[in-house]
Amino acid sequence: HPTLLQPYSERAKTATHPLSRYLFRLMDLKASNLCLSADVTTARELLALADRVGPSIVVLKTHYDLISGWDYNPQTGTGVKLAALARKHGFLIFEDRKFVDIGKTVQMQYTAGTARIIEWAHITNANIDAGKDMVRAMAEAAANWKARIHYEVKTSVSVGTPVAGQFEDGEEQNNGGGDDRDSDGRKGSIVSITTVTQSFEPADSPRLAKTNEHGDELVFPGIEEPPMDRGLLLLAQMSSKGCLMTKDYTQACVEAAREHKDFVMGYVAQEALNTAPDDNFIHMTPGCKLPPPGEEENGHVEGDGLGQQYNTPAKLITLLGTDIVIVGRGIIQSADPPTEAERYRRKAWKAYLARLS
Ligand code: S5P
Repeated sequence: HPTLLQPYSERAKTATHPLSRYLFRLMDLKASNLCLSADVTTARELLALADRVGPSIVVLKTHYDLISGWDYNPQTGTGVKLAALARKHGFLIFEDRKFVDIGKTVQMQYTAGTARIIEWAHITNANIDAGKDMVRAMAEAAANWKARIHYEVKTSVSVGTPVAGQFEDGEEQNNGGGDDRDSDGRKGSIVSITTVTQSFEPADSPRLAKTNEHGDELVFPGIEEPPMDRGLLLLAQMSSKGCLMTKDYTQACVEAAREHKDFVMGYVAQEALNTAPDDNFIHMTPGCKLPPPGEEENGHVEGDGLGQQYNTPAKLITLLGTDIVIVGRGIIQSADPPTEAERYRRKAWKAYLARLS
């Protein structure tokens, strides 16, 4: 398939999803196709690890439900702190929630509840065993969230603080008396949602802060902030021994991805699944480990005794054509995670360059 031989910088131009376009550019910029699976046990360790390994990765994968001490505060909690680190180092946050339920339930799990995943995770994933309508349900939830974020931004800027010329369409703000609630009872004098852009985000919102408490710039140099779009990966194949996902199931994922190109970025899979001429989905692949430094590579590394199976970055990226390797214990359990992350980054990037040539 053409995407196997295309540089990420080229794929950045043709991917449908705005976040995929961003991610491909980020990969090119950081020379990294590494995702850290940050499966540590406490929020404190998670944040420390993200800060130390951030320079080597383009995606940080979380399982918020295995972290103790996760702070759910939507203004100051763990999600917000992760988002600030993501901005500082230039990586996207992927909550590996593997949603699987009826559409209505996943909408609520995705956007509400304790964790409010949609607020801090650029990317999440879903198992579509329950049927592909849930992908549409999640896409709808993400679109509504984005519209609401923009609405909140607009109202918080417009209420009582008229600033000339801030709206793209040149519309004047009208804060001069009158009813300042819209028909749904929300506060704010202007109700048009679509004309707002990200530049109106109030600087004092912690989720959108551009500097940390010490005044350091948090935007990774060389690239702007990611778009406010949310993305989904379909869990099309798994790394574990005896996985029950059939070829038909994987094919259903491919079809669902094509039907929701503006929300589905790609797959969690063990091999490349782009087959139609204009497919440009991104593949992220767990079950990745390197033999210890100095030992010879033969593509395969011993599993964990609990069903996990491992391949090397070279086998996954060069041979099987996936794009991003997801590494957990291979990095976390090493004596020096930042150094080990760099070793994985170099190997995985080399495997990508080998595929191109
Ligand atoms: O097929 C899969 C899909 C996923 S998302 N196999 C996996 O192992 N994962 C996740 O990747 C798993 O939940 C874990 O968070 C990570 C692999 O961790 P490691 O320590 O084995 O590298």
